Amino acid sequence: MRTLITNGTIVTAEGSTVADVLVDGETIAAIGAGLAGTLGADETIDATGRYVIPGGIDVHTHMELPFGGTFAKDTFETGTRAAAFGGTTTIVDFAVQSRGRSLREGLDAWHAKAEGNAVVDYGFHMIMSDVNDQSLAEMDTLVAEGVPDFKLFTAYPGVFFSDDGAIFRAMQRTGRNGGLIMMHAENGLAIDVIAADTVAAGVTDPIGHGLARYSVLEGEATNRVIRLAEAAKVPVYIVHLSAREALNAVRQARDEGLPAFAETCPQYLFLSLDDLSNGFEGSKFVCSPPLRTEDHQRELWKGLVKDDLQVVSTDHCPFDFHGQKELGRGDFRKIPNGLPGVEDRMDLLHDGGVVGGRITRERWVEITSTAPAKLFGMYPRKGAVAVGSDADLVIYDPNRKRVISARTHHMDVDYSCYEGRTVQGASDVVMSRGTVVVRDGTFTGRKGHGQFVRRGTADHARMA
Ligand code: DUC
Ligand code: ZN
Ligand code: ZN
Repeated sequence: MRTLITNGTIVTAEGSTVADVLVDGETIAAIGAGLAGTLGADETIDATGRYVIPGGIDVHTHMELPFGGTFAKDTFETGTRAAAFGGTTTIVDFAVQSRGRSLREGLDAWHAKAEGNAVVDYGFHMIMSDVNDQSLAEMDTLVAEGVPDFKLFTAYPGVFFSDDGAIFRAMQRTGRNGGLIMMHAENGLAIDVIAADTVAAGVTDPIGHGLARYSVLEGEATNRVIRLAEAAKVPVYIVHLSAREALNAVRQARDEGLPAFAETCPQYLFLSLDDLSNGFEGSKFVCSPPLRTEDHQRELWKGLVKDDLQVVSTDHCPFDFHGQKELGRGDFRKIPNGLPGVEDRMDLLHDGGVVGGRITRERWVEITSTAPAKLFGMYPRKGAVAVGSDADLVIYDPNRKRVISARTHHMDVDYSCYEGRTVQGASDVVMSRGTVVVRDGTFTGRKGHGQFVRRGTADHARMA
């Protein structure tokens, strides 16, 4: 199958140009002006007036994550379908090592969830909940199998938490095997004390979640893990950075030339502590780190402009309001942590970032696709519009407006954090490895089309 996309504005991290793109099978075969007259194609798509961009890459999702006695609602089928509607053609999800179990067991379980179900391509990172001699040795095997990143937590004592010694040992290991440590950096031990005090003082509503998880404790943990990485002489990647104090720690490290990297998420750019304030309705906005006061948002945008933040991913982790978030009525500590977001990331950032005048369209492509591809060992197979790259392409209308709503979204969750918000910019045609999976609001792909992406290690030292 050969598809010719004509006359679109190709937008990449490097620049924009009007040209045609020929897709042959699963990859991009040619890029240039006037290809229409010279090359035969089975289908021609006229992209005049629209962008042709590399498909979005969301390197932080949690399909079916077990959390707080329940499971994140989207499966690999529903979650990747929603991703495709939103112009995201690759996700990297977090497989989970349970305490007392091996990495292998966790990874096999995630392969089983995804294989035959995902509609776009997917990779895995590994959550390590139990650092010991065996799991440290297993890290080498996973790196060789294309799962080269490991997430550890300074939060969630008793569940995912690792102490500094465990984190340091895992870091030392990646120093030898080329992997990357990703850190959820909040001081969970202190937060649990404050949360207990908050409940004891009679604050049990969702706002208590936001009040208890101090931003300074995100800053403290972020600086601590960066310094552990410095001592271990390895790069480190901070996930879902939400707070000014944490950003300052990353800035400082990068100014010193350390290979410290970080992502933020749309919820920290567009939502705030106010959203947690509306009685139990606020549970729809409970995630960790929590939403912050609005003044943090300005700093995060600055971080994106100046490249102290390199990536925007979603931390997509949806729980229904009815039946799941409700587990925490009367005690905010029991509300499952997580928000839906995989479908709306590209459009929210186009609208608030590009249309809003904060970032260029090239930077939009960089933070949503190219930088994650580079940092997570997929470039230039993914994250590029280039000859030989996978034909993961989106024909994007930068002028079309749509209203975000749970009534029309494709994520399997009964609410939207952005209900009623109008965004400018939408994906018209979404192609995954040469196959059109979404066209004009209709799903044309198939369950099982998505393949596991075996990722390489990246040269992070040279990206600092
Ligand atoms: N934060 C969330 O909000 N959900 C899942 C795990 C996490 O760290
Ligand atoms: Zn996390
Ligand atoms: Zn997460």
